[in-house]
Amino acid sequence: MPVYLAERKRVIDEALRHYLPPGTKKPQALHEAIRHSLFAGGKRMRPILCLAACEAVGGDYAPALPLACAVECIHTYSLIHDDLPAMDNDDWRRGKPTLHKIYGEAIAILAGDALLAEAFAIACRYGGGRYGPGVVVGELARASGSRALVGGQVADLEAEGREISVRELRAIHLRKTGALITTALRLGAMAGEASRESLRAVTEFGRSLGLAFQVIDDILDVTQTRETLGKSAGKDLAAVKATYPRLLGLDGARLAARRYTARAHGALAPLGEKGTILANLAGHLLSRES
Ligand code: GRG
Repeated sequence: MPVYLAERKRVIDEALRHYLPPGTKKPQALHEAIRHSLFAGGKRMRPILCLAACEAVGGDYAPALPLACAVECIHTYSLIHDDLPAMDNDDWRRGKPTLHKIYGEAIAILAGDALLAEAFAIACRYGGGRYGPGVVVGELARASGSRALVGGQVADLEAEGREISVRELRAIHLRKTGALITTALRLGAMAGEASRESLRAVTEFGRSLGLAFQVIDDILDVTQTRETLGKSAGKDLAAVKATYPRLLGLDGARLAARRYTARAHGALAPLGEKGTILANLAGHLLSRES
């Protein structure tokens, strides 16, 4: 798995360098800021899942590459904006100062805006096949918009400081974290010309994996120190945010992560042997919490 992940990350990084303007392009501060965030050490999990889904339904991953990169640009924009003082107010991400700490708030907001727009320019490089560019790019737009990523973020902000149920927390996670993960997988499967049955299987896999991913992230927030994670609290998030460990305890959250991962594995049955790579990726993500 480590060799596979490193190789896919290399392919994705090379494509991102190619698709996006160089750091020397004017306005230089903006392009430097974009590159700084994009190459700040992210795991590239969403684009790796996108390429793997393409292969899992039978194809070579190449047609999925622009879609994988578009998803990573949207993910990066969402992290930049999430770190801003108006949102989570974080000074650190991935062990480095957050973008607004280095370039100032205005450039950080605008770098996020530009990444969102560039994502769609990159996605439009997808040539189409059984699923046309309109279908694929439209799906990416919905996953990024008020019904999914942005809507989930707003629901998360609105839930701060009040008691919420596990059911409500799950609904927030499905939009805030799950939608982009599911879409990364679905776009990869579409680029691989998936049958309806395979696309349904990949979608089910994505929903459960997205939930598992968020629960594991919440567990890691508790079990690793914020310093180790490279996060600092502009405010004490643990005190205001509902998380699985807070609602279910650490053991309950671990059980939930295992259950969601098992459900994700179960969803892959229609893909047969070809689904193994997705199953291994889900297993790898779960292994992060232990
Ligand atoms: C600002 C529109 C908008 C949305 C923000 C992404 C997000 C929504 C908030 C970030 C906070 C958070 C804990 C989100 C859950 C998703 C998550 C665990 C993101 C981190 O993803 P990784 O671990 O990040 O894939 P890397 O650093 O590897 O890229």
